[in-house]
Amino acid sequence: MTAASETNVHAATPQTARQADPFPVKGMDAVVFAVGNAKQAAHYYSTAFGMRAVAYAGPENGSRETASYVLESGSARFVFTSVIRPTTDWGRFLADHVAAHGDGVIDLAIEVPDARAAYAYAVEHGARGLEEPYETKDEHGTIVRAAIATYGETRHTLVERSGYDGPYLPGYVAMDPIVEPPERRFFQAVDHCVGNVELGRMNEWVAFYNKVMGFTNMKEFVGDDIATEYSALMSKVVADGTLKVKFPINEPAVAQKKSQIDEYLEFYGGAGVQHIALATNDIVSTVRSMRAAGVRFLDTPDTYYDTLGEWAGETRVPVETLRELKILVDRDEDGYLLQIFTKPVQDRPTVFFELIERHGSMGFGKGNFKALFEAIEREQALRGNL
Ligand code: TYF
Ligand code: FE
Repeated sequence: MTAASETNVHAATPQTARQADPFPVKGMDAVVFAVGNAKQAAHYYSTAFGMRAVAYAGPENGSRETASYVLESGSARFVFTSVIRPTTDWGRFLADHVAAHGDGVIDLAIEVPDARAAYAYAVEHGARGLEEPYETKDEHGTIVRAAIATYGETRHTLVERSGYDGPYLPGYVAMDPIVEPPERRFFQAVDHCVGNVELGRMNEWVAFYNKVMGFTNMKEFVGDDIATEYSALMSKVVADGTLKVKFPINEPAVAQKKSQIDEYLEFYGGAGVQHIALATNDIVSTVRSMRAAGVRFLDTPDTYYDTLGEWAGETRVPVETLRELKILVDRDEDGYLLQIFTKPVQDRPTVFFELIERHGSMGFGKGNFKALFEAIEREQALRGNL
């Protein structure tokens, strides 16, 4: 599977990776969603995903055009924005985005140590600039931001926080949690963010991240062979030198069946973010809590668990618990991971989430692609899209 041209990111020591890093990043800053009703989205992610609402911007504090809610779980930060009444290009962009794509991700914001340097490097290396570097400040400090375009209508805002100690950004005020957050948070970080792009364009977008952000290719990918056999998609993963920001990119494969990626592209109206993976250190308790709160997960047939012991070996969680909750296991030379996928979280078959508990493995669950893609295809068939 591993072609000689693929860079093995494990080989670079953190030291040399940092010194040589042309585009240093601190991690994901936020996943920003444009939605039809941010007030209700904030409620759903509070009750069903156990997140804590921490900041708000809306008409009550000077934002007449949009309402935005900021929710956190550990270092994971989601922002939900909706339009109240569009009066500027930004308001019209958001309204058009929701009309065209439904609820979706508009921004995978990345925290960087120097937003001006990051923007300059990106644009020099071929990125389309959307916002030149600009400063905003309040009593909590100063934030520098800039934005570049990526696939579809998605963007990367580059956020320099340099000691800013407000609840999110200037313009936002602290808010109380919507419901009492759970005693134990459901997840503590964004593990990776996956994009779906049009047929034949995966390599272009991988090259974009290689050039524009100096990201390198991780060894895990789905090539032609697996694609046409059962997955109906091709996939490659790019990551920054420290592996804090990981972006798999999928494209549809030309297979007998309509690809799940084609279904996404058709219903989203083009390229965009497909799933956000959330890192948890107790997937069993998180899945129990989320199921109890009404979150629906993809089903896994019992036969998966009948043979699990033969190849997955011992894991922290007994097979019977994995079977009960439909949690998947994958193992590679570095260790293992436990993962599970929600069904789409809006009426369109577009954005969904993954929960992932890593024990050494830095992969993405390649061993589960067959079981997972069959589960997705069962759902596709129920929607009449296969
Ligand atoms: O991020 C990944 O690569 C894994 C596998 O439609 C995956 O989570 C890839 C495509 C897909 C669902 C999961
Ligand atoms: Fe994933």
